[in-house]
Amino acid sequence: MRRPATGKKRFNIASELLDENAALRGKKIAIFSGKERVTYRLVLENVNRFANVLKTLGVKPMERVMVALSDSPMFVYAFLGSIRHGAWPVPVNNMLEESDYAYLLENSEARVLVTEKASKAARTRSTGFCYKLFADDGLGLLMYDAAAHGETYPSRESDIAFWLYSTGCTGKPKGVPHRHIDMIHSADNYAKKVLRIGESDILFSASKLHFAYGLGNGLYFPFRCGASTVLDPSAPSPGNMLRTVSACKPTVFFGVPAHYNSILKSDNVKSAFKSVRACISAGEALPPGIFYRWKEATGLEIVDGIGSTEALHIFISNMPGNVKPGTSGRVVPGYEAKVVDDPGRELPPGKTGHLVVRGESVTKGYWNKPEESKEQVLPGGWFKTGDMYTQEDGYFTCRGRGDDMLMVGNAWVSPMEIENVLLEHEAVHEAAVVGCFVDGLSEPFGYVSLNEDYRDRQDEDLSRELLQFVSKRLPESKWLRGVRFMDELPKTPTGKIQRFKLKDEQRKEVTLCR
Ligand code: 3UK
Repeated sequence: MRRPATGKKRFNIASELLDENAALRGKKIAIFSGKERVTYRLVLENVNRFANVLKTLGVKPMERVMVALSDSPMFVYAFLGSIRHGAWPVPVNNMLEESDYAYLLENSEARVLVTEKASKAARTRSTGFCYKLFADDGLGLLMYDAAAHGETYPSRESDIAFWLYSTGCTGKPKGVPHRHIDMIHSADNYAKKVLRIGESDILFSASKLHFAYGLGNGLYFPFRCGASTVLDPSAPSPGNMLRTVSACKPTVFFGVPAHYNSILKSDNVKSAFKSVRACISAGEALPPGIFYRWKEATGLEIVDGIGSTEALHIFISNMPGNVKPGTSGRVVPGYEAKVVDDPGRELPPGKTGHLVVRGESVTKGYWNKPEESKEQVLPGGWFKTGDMYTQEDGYFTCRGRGDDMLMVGNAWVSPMEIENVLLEHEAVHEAAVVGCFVDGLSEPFGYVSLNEDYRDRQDEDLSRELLQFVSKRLPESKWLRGVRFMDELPKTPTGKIQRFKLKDEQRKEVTLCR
């Protein structure tokens, strides 16, 4: 049993992640980034320098430091340096639009923005008073002048340490505060007990540090385990990912299903991945087809697990060496999860319902949003994920987001079940299924992008073939009403298919084929 946090002892997660590493393995390379190699000692010094820059600027504890940077050593200095100073870093995507930054800066009342000079974030005018620090112009000099040592802010385990913004498909992003101890909880339970990450590992995450998934994979997992991280500022195109894997030889690779699917279209994947011992997928359910094709191409299994910004990281996962394809796996040690009905009663095995989760790293509520907090963080600390799941023999299977499920006749139909069948067809690269309304009744409708060899076959014949392909494999309630070809399916920056956009598209459809 964990001892409850006393809340008395001083605890600063930046010191926790760095001081011991610098003392025990100061000369070890902590960060590989392009041609740059940064030792643990240098990371500690630069984190202190960043903290001292904040001190010089008069930034106070709990003030927000927005970090809109690509994956780079400076991201680490800004994130951990803010925490060391007692300020709250707020990592956000560095590829957003000015209007997004205007909202985020105002919502967080950020006192400091760390970004690059030519970024859209840099151009954004904030209503509040906000220093702008440019990683590529000026910040380096400020840090050069700052001392490489300094005091650590005397926080406690349960104090807030940083925020993330929930990426929510619709509506405005919400600030998700996390505490100093939350990172320890995720790292010790998931990274150590499930993935068995140790000192000799080199971690590379194709998902970026501003995403809750990437932040663990690329920053506090390796630092908590005394391992190394590969930070790649470039976009996760198949070429860039393969180049980085070949050059830096990571032992653990993290991505979302779309990363694996895109790499699978390249050559020489097996030889590029020969240093890798574990491949992890999250962000969306991993279609079994991708699991099997990856295994065939590389000999490696992909370990799927579900996490969320609110829970900080993965709380249900398969185990390396014991993967059940098509499921999210079992509850990670240190967490509890169950499937409940609308009023919140636990459902028996095999029944589909709402997935709720509880555990130390789950946020206590959104920043300044009491209504939404009450809706999603239930009494007893259970967080309502918004996902529909079934549980059997301790294995949890995703059926789709609550608002993506289709009511056909009187029964719920999982869009994913139909998507997974479409993905088995050799022409299909990506697939998403949404409901379409015909005479007031909902029926499944498919959107697909095609593999390169089939791009010039976007015709009636192929759509009829795909409808038949589904009809032969699934009961009638799951047959597709029609299918539409797209060059690419709409996705969030974190790699989730935006089904709500397809639903809007669907409402515009006039002619339905069958
Ligand atoms: C969906 C999955 C099925 C699911 C994340 C830390 O994705 C992460 O955080 P977000 O807040 O989104 C959470 C939502 O994404 N999802 C994530 N993983 C899976 N659905 N199978 C999965 N394996 O709807 C969840 O509610 O952006 C954050 C660490 C890992 C993460 N995936």
